[in-house]
Amino acid sequence: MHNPNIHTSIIDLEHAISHTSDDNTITANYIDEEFYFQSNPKPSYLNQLIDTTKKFLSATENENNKKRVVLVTSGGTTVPLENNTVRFIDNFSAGTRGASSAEQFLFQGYRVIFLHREFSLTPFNRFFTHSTETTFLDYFTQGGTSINPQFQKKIIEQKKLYDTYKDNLLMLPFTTVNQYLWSLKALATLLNNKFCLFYLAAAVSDFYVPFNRLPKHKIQSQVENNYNNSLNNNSATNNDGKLILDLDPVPKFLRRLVESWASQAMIVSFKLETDSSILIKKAVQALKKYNHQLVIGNMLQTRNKEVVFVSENSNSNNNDNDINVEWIRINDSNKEVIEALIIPAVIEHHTQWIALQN
Ligand code: PAZ
Repeated sequence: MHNPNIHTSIIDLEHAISHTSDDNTITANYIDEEFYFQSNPKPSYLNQLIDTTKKFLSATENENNKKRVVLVTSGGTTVPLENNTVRFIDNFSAGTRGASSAEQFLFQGYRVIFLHREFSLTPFNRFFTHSTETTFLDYFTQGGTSINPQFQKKIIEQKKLYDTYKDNLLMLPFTTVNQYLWSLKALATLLNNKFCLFYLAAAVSDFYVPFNRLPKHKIQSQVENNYNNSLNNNSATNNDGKLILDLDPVPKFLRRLVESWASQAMIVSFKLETDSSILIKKAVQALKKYNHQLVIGNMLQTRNKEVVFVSENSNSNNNDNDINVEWIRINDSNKEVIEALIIPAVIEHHTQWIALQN
């Protein structure tokens, strides 16, 4: 196993107490991708994450260096509302898509870097860790001396798979959107070649509170409102006791990823919508705007049953007729997870794309 002992869901003490910048005049328009990294501090463990990844890549590289690697991002990012974080904004993602996809990539011979929300679902373990019916100790018999026969078959099956593939799996955690972005940027530069695939299934927040506007301490409720104001906080309760949040848009990192950080790699992004009438339009827009290889669209309500692949025809002249739209669906009689259909199709795109690179 290559996994680093990195803990992302605790406060990073290096940054927790004080701010390094007091510039409150920055507007959303002014914030571009590079400025983001100048004004939001890098996680203290980032070098450890980079070193571990380098070791993983070199340990599993074969002689001709042609083994494929996929970076799977998975789960939701948090947006802290305070520097010493008590409250944060979160999203729904459990990490099912990412964890299940990572398994399928492993089955197909890829090395997998699994950049995931700490404590979300992970490959092979996911069947046991987040059950609503079974708690951890239920997996053992009375007295705890052996595995409960009820679960034995499934545990043995998944344990065998885990042991077979774990050396090709690197698990790297994140919790906040800032940790995610710094990690993505750092990993991208290590994975900038055509045998690398980016499979961006994480649900990344579109909004955040910039570091220089984060309240240092826990936001106080109405009673202590003067305290909030005296600290010149970005977000504070008003006289009606309402909490007013002022969030900036997260810069669009996909452009940077495609254009510079990993311009030699293949990029697959996901587009999530809740209104089916705009899903394909938005996926096509994303494909054209960021100029990458594949967008996988999915609806919140049906994401485990169907997805749509949106890609450009290789002989494209950049008009709408040159866009391929292909649905992948599982039906009720199909016992497989949808990722067992998605990943071979993604790999086919990767193979074709590699062949087109010089
Ligand atoms: O983690 P999960 O299986 O519950 O959900 C997966 C998903 C819907 C987050 C993923 O398939 C996806 O669409 N990710 C990108 C979301 C976005 O548009 O930011």
